[in-house]
Amino acid sequence: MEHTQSSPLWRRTATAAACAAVLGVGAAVAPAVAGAALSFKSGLRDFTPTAAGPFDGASAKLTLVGTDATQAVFVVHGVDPAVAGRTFGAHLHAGPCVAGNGAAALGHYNHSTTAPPTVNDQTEIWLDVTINDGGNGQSMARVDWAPAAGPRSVVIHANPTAADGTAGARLACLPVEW
Ligand SMILES: [Cu+2]
Repeated sequence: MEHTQSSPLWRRTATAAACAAVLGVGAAVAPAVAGAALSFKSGLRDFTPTAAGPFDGASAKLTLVGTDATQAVFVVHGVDPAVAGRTFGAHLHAGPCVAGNGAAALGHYNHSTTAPPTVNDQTEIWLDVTINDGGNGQSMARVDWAPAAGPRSVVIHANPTAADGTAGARLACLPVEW
C-alpha cells in the first residue's frame, strides 16, 4: 500500500534537515548520502603530552555516512576557549592515532590515482574547525568516494589548511578505525 512507503523518505529528509540545522547552513546542502554510517567518538590523543595545548582534555566525534559517496561531519568539544575564533586544520589521515607520535598518522588519506597525488578538498577529507566561545567547533565535508577501512585518524593541526593541503604542526588526533 503506497502510504506505508512514506516513512523511510520522511526519515531521510528529517536527517538531512537536522544535519543542516546543526551546522547552521541552508537548503543548499545536498541530502545526506544513503547507506552505511560510521561514528567515532572519544577523547583526543595529544601528540605532545608534555606540553600544554588548546586541545588538552578535548573530545571529538567523526561521522561518515555513505557507501559510494561520503558525507563526513566532525565535531570537537572541550577546546580551550582562549583560542576562540581560530581555525585549525583537520583531515582524515591514512594511519592510526597514537599519542605522542604524530608521524604514525602518516599522510592525508588521498583518493586520487595520479603520481604525485592530486591534493584538494575533493581528493582528501578536509575538516577544518573554527573554535567558538564555548570551546566547540564543527565542520562537514562531502566527497564522491568512500575511504577504505583501516586504522586511520583525524589529525588536528596548528593552522588552517592551505591550498596545498599543509596546515602546520600536528597537535592531536581522533582514532578512526573500522
Ligand atoms: Cu592533516
